[in-house]
Amino acid sequence: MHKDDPATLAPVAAAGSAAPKPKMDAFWMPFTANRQFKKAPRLLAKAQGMHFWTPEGRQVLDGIAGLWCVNAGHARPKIVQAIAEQAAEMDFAPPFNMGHPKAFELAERLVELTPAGLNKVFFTNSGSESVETALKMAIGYHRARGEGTRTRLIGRERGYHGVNFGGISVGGIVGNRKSFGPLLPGVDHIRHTHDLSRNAFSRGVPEHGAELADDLERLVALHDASTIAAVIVEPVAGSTGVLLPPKGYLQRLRSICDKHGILLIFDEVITGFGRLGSPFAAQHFGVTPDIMTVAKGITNGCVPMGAVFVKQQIHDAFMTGPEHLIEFLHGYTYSSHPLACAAALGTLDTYAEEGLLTRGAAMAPVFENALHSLKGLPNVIDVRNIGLVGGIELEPVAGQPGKRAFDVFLECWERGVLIRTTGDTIALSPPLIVESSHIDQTVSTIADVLKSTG
Ligand code: PXG
Ligand code: PLP
Repeated sequence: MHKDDPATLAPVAAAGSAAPKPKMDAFWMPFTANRQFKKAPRLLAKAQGMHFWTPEGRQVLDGIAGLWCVNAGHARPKIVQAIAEQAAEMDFAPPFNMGHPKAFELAERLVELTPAGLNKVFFTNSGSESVETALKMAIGYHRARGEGTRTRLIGRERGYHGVNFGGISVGGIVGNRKSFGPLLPGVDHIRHTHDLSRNAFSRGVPEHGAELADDLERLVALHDASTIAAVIVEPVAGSTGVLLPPKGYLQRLRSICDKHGILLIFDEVITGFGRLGSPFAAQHFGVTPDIMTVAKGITNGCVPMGAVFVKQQIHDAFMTGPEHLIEFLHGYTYSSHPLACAAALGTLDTYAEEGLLTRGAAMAPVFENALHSLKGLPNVIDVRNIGLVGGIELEPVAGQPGKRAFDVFLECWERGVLIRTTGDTIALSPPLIVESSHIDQTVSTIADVLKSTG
């Protein structure tokens, strides 16, 4: 049991007493089946360590680090204190033409953790904003160095890069794209790497599929490299169901990009900050992108923040022209917000003190063995894992995609474990402070539910 996770905690409301249900008409909830939710709400009122509590005081194990973000667990004292002190000291400082010390301190601390070469950082407020920023940097970079024809952006099928127009354009999730018109022009996609016929039940990265990186050569042949600015991929795709890169795939993508002068962007919004057992997936796989987007774990999910890391040469390409003029016409009101910077500094301290950015590597074998014990249970068609990310793919109910997994989610919630589902895949991503007992509870709950509903 983690030290900040007391076995019992005063319930939020006395057990059994009816907590008042808030009025639910006005709030249009994000990525939620609103009508279903409001008929049978699932409310959270308190969080500490590995757990949430409902307003009635029922304890729920957090199997997904909130939403892939609370990597150090909930309510960590250093982070709580840093936010409180900063709010009292200076609530806001304009980020354009002004600065505050913690933003610079945070930037220096962050680039000590990133892969060598990624030594400049631009702050945003979310993963979606990081992606938009990265795409604009890529196009702007080529233009600044006299290759203004390089405007095309390449994403990958089944990729998730947030919900803004650039992100859904390079993204590859049909449901997130189809309702919103023509999206960005000049975007194309390489194929995804998910292949159950060859790779089902792989432990760690799958053997087969490195050659799928060659799909980029097909797009180069079609469009010509001189029109392509960048390729963006998640090193491990999270949102579409935990899709791992085949052995050698990312290396091959890197070398094709190098051959053609195309920038490689890694979207590490989920994989960043220790999820795979290294600070970043780039280090785990030994492949360094030119641009790297992060969010979520940068502040342990406590205050919204994102960031984009770039290589020196990309930054420097913008640093031309008269010195009084703005070099990159981009930024958000809340870029490097003081509360976010304070939270991030408290987060980095917590990660460092507890070795959390590499703890995933030590816990990965325990997690892997537990997950793969689900093989053979009703409707389980694949189990995938890397670091502290797991995917359990279920056979869909005929004609009702997503229903089987969503029903498992609802039943696990009733039994006190919060999981996440996407399509018919269960995704697990526990806080990096997770102990074997939490893994056992999560996996045995899922197993019981699969047996009882299978
Ligand atoms: N890129 C990647 C790779 C992500 O995973 C984003 C961008 C967007 O970040 P923001 O902060 O704008 O949400 C993400 C976010 C899920 C799930 O259940 C995943 C995300 C967000 C919400 C749900 O898989 N990832
Ligand atoms: N819309 C309007 C009318 C604004 O004035 C601004 C910022 O000043 C924005 C949108 C962008 O907001 P943000 O900087 O928080 O992304």
